[in-house]
Amino acid sequence: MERFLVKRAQDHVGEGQQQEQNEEEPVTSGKDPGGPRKRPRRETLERATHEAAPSWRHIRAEGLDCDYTVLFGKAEADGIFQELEKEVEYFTGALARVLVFGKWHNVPRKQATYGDAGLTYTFSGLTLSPKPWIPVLERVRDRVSGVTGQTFNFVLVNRYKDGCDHIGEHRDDERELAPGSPIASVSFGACRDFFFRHKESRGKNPCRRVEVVRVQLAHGSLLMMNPPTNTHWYHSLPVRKKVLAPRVNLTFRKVLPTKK
Ligand SMILES: O=C(O)CCC(=O)C(=O)O
Repeated sequence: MERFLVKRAQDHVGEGQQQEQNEEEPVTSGKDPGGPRKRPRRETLERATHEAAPSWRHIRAEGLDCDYTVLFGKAEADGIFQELEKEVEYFTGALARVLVFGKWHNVPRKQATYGDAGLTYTFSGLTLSPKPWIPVLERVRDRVSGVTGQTFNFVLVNRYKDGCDHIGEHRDDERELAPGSPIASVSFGACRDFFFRHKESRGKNPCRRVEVVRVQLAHGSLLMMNPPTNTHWYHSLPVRKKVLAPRVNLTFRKVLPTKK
């Protein structure tokens, strides 16, 4: 878990000091129609009598496999956002700082972790336990599980107070993640741009030019990042100075049980 919470400098360009990224970069995003790859679980099918099945946008590129949908309607998403704002307890002090090139910076967003009892993860060289699940996070987690058939035991919460808060390029490829498991990213609040950049297309002199994939993450949306996306692609939420409203993002993950 260490690398998504305490980013290595080369994996997390400009954390604490990122400039606004050029919006004119080429973007690719597949739009082939169809449903989610996982067969819905029984309770999903039962719920389907009350709720319309989400319509998925499949986003594909070389080694990138994502599915996007708006999972929560506006009224429900508004309620969840308000509850997250009231209930989530974010890191403070040393846990809200990051070491980049030997210098400490405030993390340019707020973070918190919640999850199953008994799990541990590494953060700032410390072994920590996530906070126990709270009802609003369980509700979102269970909805995601219902439509994807995937289960999750951990969530990282990132809160961006406005468009100046951001997250630099990184991959969610921590050793603690269960191999082959997807990451489910659910967003509430301000709509933000989200970029994927191929690992061979990074930096000033990339060895290849692969088009950036850009997605807009809307209020109430779910982005499924399926394997092998995080092996080949870095992702980021760039600075957007015109965005004045806050946003809360939840990335649900499946973490391996702690070795005893
Ligand atoms: O806020 C977001 O959409 C991105 C969060 C993220 O990149 C992460 O949790 O690894």
